[in-house]
Amino acid sequence: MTTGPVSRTLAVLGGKPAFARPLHVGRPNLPDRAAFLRYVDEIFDSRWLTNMGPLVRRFEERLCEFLGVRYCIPICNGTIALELATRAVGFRGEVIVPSFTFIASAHSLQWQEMTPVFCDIDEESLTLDPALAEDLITPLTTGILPVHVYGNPCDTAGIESLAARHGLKIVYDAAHAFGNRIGGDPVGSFGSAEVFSFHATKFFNTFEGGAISTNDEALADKVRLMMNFGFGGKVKDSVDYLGTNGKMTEICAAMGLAMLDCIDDIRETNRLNFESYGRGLEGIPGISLLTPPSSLTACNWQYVVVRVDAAEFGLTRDDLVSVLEAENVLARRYFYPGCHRMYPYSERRHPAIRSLPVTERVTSEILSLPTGQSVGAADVARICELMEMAWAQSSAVRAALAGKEISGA
Ligand code: T4K
Repeated sequence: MTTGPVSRTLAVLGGKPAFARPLHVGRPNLPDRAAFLRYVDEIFDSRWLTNMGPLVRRFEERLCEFLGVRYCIPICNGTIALELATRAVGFRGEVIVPSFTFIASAHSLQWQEMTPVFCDIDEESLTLDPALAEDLITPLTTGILPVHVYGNPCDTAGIESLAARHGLKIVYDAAHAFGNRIGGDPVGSFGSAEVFSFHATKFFNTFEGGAISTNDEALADKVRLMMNFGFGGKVKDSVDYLGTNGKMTEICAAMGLAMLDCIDDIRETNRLNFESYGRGLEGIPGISLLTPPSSLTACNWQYVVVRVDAAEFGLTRDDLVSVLEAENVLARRYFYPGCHRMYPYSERRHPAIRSLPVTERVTSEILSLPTGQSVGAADVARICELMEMAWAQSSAVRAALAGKEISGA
């Protein structure tokens, strides 16, 4: 993957890029090809492609077993799963959500004409701060949608106590946290429901996909109704509810089953990459690697995220993005600039707009680095070396970048 011995000149200063081909954040992890194809053979043999087919049903059973929850309903993607879960628990009016998340968390509410009310985050965990959320509660508030961002555990105890005091429901956006455990309990078992994304770029993928996990039977029944156009199934052709189409296909379930067969290997690959980053980045002034807290008793290690202290590093986070992009390392600024600065929430008249100082600071400092199966220890070492060179040559880099803008993240 690399172009050979370390180039002593950074590409941004005129040297040759360190990597011949782009190194992405979010390159999919893949299962064993033969294992996947055996599941595909079953689809061809059964001629059953979608609508709660045998593989989706088996996938659901395996998900429940893996997570230790009563229900984990496969859905066509994480965004629709968020829409279904928040609607099924009865959210309406205003819902408190962090701005420091992927836009789908907020859009899943706004799409249903609920108002996402953005709450600032805790500086350490980068997740919704329940103490600040309390001030945002109004008579219109019906729920909280906290996000285990980068798989970091939310303050579940604080959020649950807040919700109980105000009679609010909680749905967690657990898109990043599949396979994680908080204080011994699986992510998937908190709140009224938790929502996973199984998008291609996630730790665990089904091409596109997602799931709603819950221990509440009535809620699970409601989700099943809503995800299948409202067909209840008890009386032929009768529609019992306003529904949509949230079904997962058999091919996606095939991917999910094959991925579950190798999930421990993927976790281990990520863990080793994380350790390599830890060693390689140690001691670079102004670069701190976000480390999972001790309350996370199992971790998917999918997110390698650094914070860049521009004063100490000598370059801003965006300068570092430019340095790395020139080397073919496509680091990403997830989740810049924060939902509150994106359409439609950034519109002056939008009721969600408010001051979020921690979110503002964090979104200007964070950077996600490539990991997963397609990244090896040598790649990680090279990326760390490039970051160290950027620090050591920061004045020359600043001069070279003056006036240039980054291509976007
Ligand atoms: N909640 C949270 C907290 C989320 O992070 C997400 C999704 C959701 C909810 C919604 O779940 P889904 O409805 O998506 O299931 C990506 C993903 O599309 C999105 O799923 C994810 N979060 C978000 C954080 O990242 P983009 O627009 O940044 O993706 P894109 O196309 O730039 O791809 C990222 C990188 O991955 C690229 O550099 C190339 C690489 N890649 C991507 C794909 C799809 C590949 O190498 N192969 C591929 O097949 O949103």
